[in-house]
Amino acid sequence: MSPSHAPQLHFRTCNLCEAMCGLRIETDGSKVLSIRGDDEDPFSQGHICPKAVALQDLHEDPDRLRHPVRRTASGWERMSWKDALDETANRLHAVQKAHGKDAVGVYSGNPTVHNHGAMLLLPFFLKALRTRNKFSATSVDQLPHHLASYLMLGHQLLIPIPDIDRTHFMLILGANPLASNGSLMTAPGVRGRLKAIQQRGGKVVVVDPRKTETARIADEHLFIRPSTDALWLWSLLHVLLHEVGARLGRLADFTDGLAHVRELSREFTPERAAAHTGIPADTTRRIARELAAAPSAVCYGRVGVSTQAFGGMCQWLINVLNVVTGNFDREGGAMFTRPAFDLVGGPKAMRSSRGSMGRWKSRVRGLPEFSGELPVSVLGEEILTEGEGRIRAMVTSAGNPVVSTPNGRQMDQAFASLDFMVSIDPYINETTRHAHIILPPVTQLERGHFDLIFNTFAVRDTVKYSPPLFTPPADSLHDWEIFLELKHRLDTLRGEPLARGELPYRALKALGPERLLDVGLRAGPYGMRLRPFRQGLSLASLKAQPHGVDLGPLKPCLPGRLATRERRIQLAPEPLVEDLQRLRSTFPPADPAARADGEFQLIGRRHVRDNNSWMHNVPKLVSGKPRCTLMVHPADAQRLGLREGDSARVTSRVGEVLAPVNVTDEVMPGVVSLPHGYGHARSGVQLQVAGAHAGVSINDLTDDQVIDGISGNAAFSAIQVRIQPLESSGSEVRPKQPSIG
Ligand SMILES: Nc1nc2c(c(=O)[nH]1)N[C@H]1C(S)=C(S)[C@@H](COP(=O)(O)OP(=O)(O)OC[C@H]3O[C@@H](n4cnc5c(=O)[nH]c(N)nc54)[C@H](O)[C@@H]3O)O[C@H]1N2
Ligand SMILES: Nc1nc2c(c(=O)[nH]1)N[C@H]1C(S)=C(S)[C@@H](COP(=O)(O)OP(=O)(O)OC[C@H]3O[C@@H](n4cnc5c(=O)[nH]c(N)nc54)[C@H](O)[C@@H]3O)O[C@H]1N2
Ligand code: SF4
Ligand SMILES: [Mo]
Repeated sequence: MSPSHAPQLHFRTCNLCEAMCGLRIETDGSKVLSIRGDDEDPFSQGHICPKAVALQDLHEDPDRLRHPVRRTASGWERMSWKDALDETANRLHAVQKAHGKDAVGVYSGNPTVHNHGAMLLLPFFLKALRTRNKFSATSVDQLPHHLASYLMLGHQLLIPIPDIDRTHFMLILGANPLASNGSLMTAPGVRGRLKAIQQRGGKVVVVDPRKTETARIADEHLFIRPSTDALWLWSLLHVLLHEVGARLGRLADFTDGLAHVRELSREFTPERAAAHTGIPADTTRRIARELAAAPSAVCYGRVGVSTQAFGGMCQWLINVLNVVTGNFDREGGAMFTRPAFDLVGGPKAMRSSRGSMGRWKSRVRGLPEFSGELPVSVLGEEILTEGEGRIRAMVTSAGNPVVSTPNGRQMDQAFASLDFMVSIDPYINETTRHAHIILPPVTQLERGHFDLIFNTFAVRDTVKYSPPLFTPPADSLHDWEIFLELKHRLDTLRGEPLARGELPYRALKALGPERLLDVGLRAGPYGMRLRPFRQGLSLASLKAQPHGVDLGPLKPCLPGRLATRERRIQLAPEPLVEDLQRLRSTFPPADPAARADGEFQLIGRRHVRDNNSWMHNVPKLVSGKPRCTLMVHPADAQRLGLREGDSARVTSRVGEVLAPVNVTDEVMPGVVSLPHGYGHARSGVQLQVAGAHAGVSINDLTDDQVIDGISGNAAFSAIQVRIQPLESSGSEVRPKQPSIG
């Protein structure tokens, strides 16, 4: 090492959200000097958001665990890695031996998909656990997209991505990319990309119960009553299929079910939908005609239409809409990526599973698995309900289900009742405080990065490898190493020989994620295997191009990339069609009943400086006005006697919270909004900064029993709540008489 540290320059992809922004990071020895956007990144071209600089804060955070810990009566106690791994494996094994393999449950959270090492090695650990009680953040998020892709296109990861850079009309439902930076639409600098649609004479329309940051820059914003989107989408289809006429183009040769969908849409007139959605019938007709007439158009729907009672149906219908307007697999429409590490069409060993459905059911509520996982909405009851097959031990990894899944207080209670719990996580937070042992991995800056997942969901094909900035301390493990060590111990304890074709521990350890990555890149569509020597991609060739490589805009790829049996698009898959009965009974042709006074529909929201539940410990991200407020429409506020800053009690079937009120016409009358990811004031949480900005958890109100009937995904939108004003006197808080208005 040179005695005088010359500042070093690193280029890297930010892995905090889906946008994959290129970063330019200056370091001096072990210190980060600056984090900026990398102007030479071919995809993000210098764009970053305020969270990027938090990579440094996360790395330096004094609250971050640097070694494994064990919970004892007198507090957390440091453990050696060997003891921590041995004890974890022994206790998991003991529970399974005594109560069966399903007695261990496992939950993996969102940062897993931002971590290629974890992604590549987690399956080996899951296999060693041999449990059917697998859960993840998928079922509080994008499960409906997977379901629709699986049933319509044959592969859960063959997800249509809006071709935002070439479209002339973008219809956005339930997404706020100006806050989230885009989701299932990796598009760094999304504001500029939306503006560019307008600059080329196109139009952006946002459909959302809240006039969001994205709605503000759109050409048109339509308020929609929460959780009524499926009905509205049917009414658009009604107009397109009965009044305008379908235009499938070349897709007609390999698409089944158009006549069926046309027939199904007959009953859903814009007039019938209007009574429930609040969107006037003539507006619906106009939007449908504009969609059909645009040179190219795309309908895109995200979390707001996935995490609702008709999430699966919404994602189905969005695909149908893009097909029947001739915008599927076409420039400016909904397209598919061809990533360098191809999880959909790559060689078999590198490919991800197509998906599966209903191979087993959850014990208590009987909800079906999807692709090997059960919906996390059943996790609490699977732990708390007595009987054979009960979950008695849990592994959580890179997840915070107490704050991020419905009925968080029940999850608290469930985790507190476990015989054993281990969390793989750098923090002692709302979830991991229940663990008996916490295994903290290295930080984002101490590991290499490759976007396995978000290259699959990007609006352009690009590829980049980011080497680690810092060498991790000797006594530390990567997520993937923790998985591998636990797998090895479990296999050894069980004493069964490896299954045929299964790579042994030593081989996996020697390979590590980087070598697996190299194999995947070489075997992929731009890989060395297929291209002339030295021209194709490998890990080494990527390392030589630190800003990343542009692989070009998305290209039409159907029917070749379809994974359905006959390589045909299924417009009317039976399970989705059957779900229509539920829609009909939820939204009968008659006008909806009036809402009871004081009853509201709760929706969530995101802010650009939040990242789900886990970055409120970064001072610069939580500074400024408190953000965990309850948005209430002025007319509702007046009726309830609520003023800006007052405290309100929000009550749902499962719980209640007190939150400061923000009176704003951003939300529709009858709708209130709280952000998710807050609620850090639980005993034992060791997050100093977050604790001072604790807020309340919206998921103490959301309901584990309210789900999308077809996918089992949590339905966060349109939770029924009551609002009661509070008057504070000293430290005491008591209900205030509502003023009659
Ligand atoms: N009401 C409501 N609830 C929601 C949502 C909503 O819109 N409304 N959104 C949902 C969505 S889309 C999602 S994806 C989920 C997220 O749900 P989760 O994934 O359960 O929660 P996160 O808040 O992302 O928690 C991430 C955890 O990973 C840890 N962590 C961070 N980096 C690493 C790492 O590199 N390795 C390891 N091992 N751990 C790490 C953090 O400390 C934290 O404990 O929340 C969902 N919950
Ligand atoms: N800053 C920041 N960025 C993030 C995250 C974060 O927590 N913070 N989380 C990341 C994750 S894990 C994900 S999955 C993505 C999510 O990315 P997005 O899908 O863009 O997420 P949101 O910003 O929550 O936008 C959802 C929108 O749906 C609206 N909505 C709610 N209910 C309904 C409804 O019934 N119908 C309609 N039409 N709209 C409705 C809400 O008002 C909100 O504007 O963001 C990612 N990026
Ligand atoms: S938008 Fe996402 S990827 Fe880009 S800098 Fe912000 S957090 Fe990182
Ligand atoms: Mo998410």
